Parts: sequence; structure tokens; C-alpha cells
Amino acid sequence: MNTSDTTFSEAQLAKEIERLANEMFTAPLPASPGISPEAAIAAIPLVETTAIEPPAADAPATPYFLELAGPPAISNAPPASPAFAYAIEPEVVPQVAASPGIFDAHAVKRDFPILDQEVHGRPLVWLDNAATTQKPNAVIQRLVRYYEHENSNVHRGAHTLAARATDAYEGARQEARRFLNAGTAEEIVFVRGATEAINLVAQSWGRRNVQAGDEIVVTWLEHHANIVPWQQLCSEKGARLRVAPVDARGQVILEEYERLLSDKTKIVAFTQVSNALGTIVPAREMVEMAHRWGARVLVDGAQAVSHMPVDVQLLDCDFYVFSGHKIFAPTGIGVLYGKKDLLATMPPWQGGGNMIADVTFEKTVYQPPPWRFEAGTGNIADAVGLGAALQYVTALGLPNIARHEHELRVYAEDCLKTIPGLRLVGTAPEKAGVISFVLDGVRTEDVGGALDLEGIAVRSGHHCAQPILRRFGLEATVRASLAPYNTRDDIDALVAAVRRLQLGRPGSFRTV
Ligand code: 7TS
Repeated sequence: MNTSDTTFSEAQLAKEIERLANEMFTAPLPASPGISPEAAIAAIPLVETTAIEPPAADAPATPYFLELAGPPAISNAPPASPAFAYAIEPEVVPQVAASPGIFDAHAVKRDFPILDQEVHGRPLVWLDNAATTQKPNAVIQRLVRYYEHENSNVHRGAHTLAARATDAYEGARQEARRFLNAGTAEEIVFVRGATEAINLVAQSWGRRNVQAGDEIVVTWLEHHANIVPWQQLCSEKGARLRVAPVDARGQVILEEYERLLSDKTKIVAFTQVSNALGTIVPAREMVEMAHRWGARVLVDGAQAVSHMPVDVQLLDCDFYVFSGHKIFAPTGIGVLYGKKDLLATMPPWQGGGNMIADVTFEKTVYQPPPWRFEAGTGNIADAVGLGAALQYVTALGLPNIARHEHELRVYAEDCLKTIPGLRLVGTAPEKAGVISFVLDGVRTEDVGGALDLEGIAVRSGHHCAQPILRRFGLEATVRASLAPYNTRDDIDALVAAVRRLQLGRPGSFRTV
């Protein structure tokens, strides 16, 4: 199929991609030998836990014994002595009018020890932030403190370290609540990352609420993590995946999106910022349109949270997901936000310790959310690290970050556009943090390799978002992605190296 803009209308393209998406994923899932873990869990009778007995009067009145005291009491009070003053106003889109002059990217860079090194004899320039971000001292030191002074399992134990670890873990949940402006910390579920969060919703909410003939709507911008779990669900249930198209600049075509919605739509799942193009979608409007049809909405914030203030109450989304490692926290930890009443209707998707209130061989009584969804020992230390990262970002100020990155991106795009044979991919007016391009006559992996030889890290490939690249007739792009520690020097280094490559003179000419 020819995906050039001139051959197909946007609507035809949308239909074609939707047909292919459904065709590819209607094959039945392979039969698993024996009983699957999901089936085993589904076979355990679900007992709603709103009727959990309160802890006995003589039970210790601490949140540290999940098994004895029921769920820990979570309050929304801010920590007694916050490390930073939280000065931002929640916003849905970047506020680029933050106070000028107070943001110093060079100073921010000094917070990140990994950036102070040479690669191939050149100062490292990290422009692969959409894949993962580097970690500031504040996060590294928080992990050190945790392992040196606090390490224990949580919610179980009379000893001091168990209490410290529990406080630190639940404190991080509070931090995530504050960061997203969720109504209560019970709406914050710790997961491995955005991928796991989406799978959790698809498996737990989706299996219970999506039936044959129902529809799930995504957009053409999605990362595979926000496509595959829904395809799996559609395949299992006989539901249909529908895809909202984007225009030639990489913006969701709202009229087409709206046309896809109907009373068959059970859930809409879309990314707030495209990882491949950087497009910021009109999330609040899209949530509202979906809600008019009674559909639930999941917003994938993996590429949004480090670039713009997010307020889940303002967005009014039902679910919001993000990965810690893309916002200066460790890998292996992330957040699923879900509206409290909605989470309370959802069965667990994994069974085990920590998520139960009572187990007999006949039945299991589950904890209420969020613990119901956190089976087994969680990633305690990295959750604590996530809390430190969110504090760090808040102290920098997301409006400042948004303004700085906006200026840097516009500067980079203006410079790159002057290079003959370079094509920017994704030119929406509202973008965050991502500059994707291809260079005539040079393979993207060769661009990536040549830049690496100059100490510059970018990603080249399909960015786990093949449908959107194919929408532009491409299999791969080179992607430079920004963080608050990037400077104009970094952009100058990138532009100079790409220019040399384009002139056929790859090599070691870099002077910055
Ligand atoms: N959603 C979006 C929009 C993403 O960009 C990514 C990861 C994910 C979900 C999945 O996040 P994970 O932490 O669970 O893996 N995106 C990228 C990327 O652009 N390059 O590497 C990973």
C-alpha cells in the first residue's frame, strides 16, 4: 500500500490501517497447556472488600501490618516537612510563559553525574530521553539512603525498618498523588511501568467490561504498548479495534476521532504525547468526547509527565499511566492512576501476597485498591526513588521545563531544517520534547552510529510505534528527544554532526 499523502484521503488511510490492524490480530490466542495463571485467579471467587471487618480493637493501630490491620490508612495530607515548596499550578498543556531567566540547564546538567563523561573521546550528549532519562543525584542518593537505612519488606512486621520502608513506600504513593493531582492516594497503583499499567487495565477492567461486538478506540499515534494489549483483548472477546487517523503534520483529526465514537465504544486509549513525533494531543477535549458516549478513557502519559504539568482531575480521564524511568526515576517502577470508584469495581489481575485480606482454601478476600493490584513484594526502593524524582521535577518547575524545552526544540528544528535533504517528521504546532527526522540517502541506523561516534546519543529505528511511521511512508526515523538538562550546545553538536554527515564527511570535526 502506498501511504503517500497524495494517493489516499485521510479517511481512506484510516480505514485501511484499521482493516489491517484488525486482520492481523483476530487470530485466536495460542491455547496454553494446563490452566493459565489468569484463569486460576479468575477461578478464585471475588469477594468485594468494602465489607472488610475493621481491625480488632486490640490490633496494633499502625499501617505497617497489612495482614493484621487491613489497608493502611492513607491521608492526603502533605508530608510533614516537604523537601521542596510546591509552587506549580496544575495545567493540562505546557505553560510556556513561566518566569523567564530562572532556569539554568547547565546547572540542571550538573545534577546528573552520568552526563559528566566522555563517549568515544567526546563529551556525552544525551538526546535519547524519550527512551529513558538519566537520574539526578537526588534520586541516586535517595536509593542509597533507602538501602543503607530503611530496606525491609513493607506492610508486614513489627520492627523499625519495616515501619521505615512502609513509610517511604506509602510516602512515594502520596508524592505520585500530589504530582498527578489525584483525589486520593488510593487511586495510585504502583506498577512496573506504562506497559504493565495498560496491560493491567486491559486484563482487569477490559475482560470484565468488553464483550463481542464492542469497540475500543485508539489513535494512529500509539506506542505498541497502547496497541497490543487492546488487540489481545479484542481477539479474546471478539471486539473491534478502531483507529483515529492523523493528518500530514501528525495531529489527530478530531472530526474523524469523533466519528469513530458510538455507544459501542467501551474504552478509548490514547497517548497524550506521541513518542515518535512529539505531537501533543488535545487530551481534555478527547476525553470529553468519549465520555459523551459513556466510554472509559485511558491516557498514556509516558511521554507527557516529564514535559508538562498534568492534572488528572482536570483531564477527567478514568485511567492515566506513566513510567518512572522516563521522568528521572529508576526503571521497573511506574504508576497507574484510576478513578477510585472504578478501581473498586475491578478484579485483581495477579494473585499472591500483599493483595489479600484473608485466604482460606475455599475463598480469598482481597484488599481494596490500590493494594489489590500489587501482588507480591513490590519494587519498594524504586518506588521511593520515584517519589524523589517527582519532587525533583516539581522543584525544577514543570512550566520552566516546558518553556526551556519548547525553546530548545524550536531552535533545533530551525537549525535542522537548513540542512539539505533533511526531512522533519511530525510538524504539529503543539509538540513536546521530540525531533524526528530522516536524511536523504543515509540510513537511520547509520546516522545513529555516526552520531554515537561523536558522543551523541539519539534513537534510530521505529520507536515501537510502527503504525505512525508507516503512516508517513517510513520504517524508521532518527529521533532526538529532550530533557531539562539539554542545552543549546547539545543541539549545536547534533546539528553540526548531521550537517557533516549530509555532506558526506562523517568524522571527528566537532568542536563543542
Ligand atoms: N507509551 C509511550 C507513549 C511510550 O513512549 C512508551 C515507551 C511506552 C508507552 C512504554 O513504556 P515502558 O516504560 O513501559 O516501556 N517509549 C519508548 C521510546 O519511545 N523509546 O523507548 C521506549
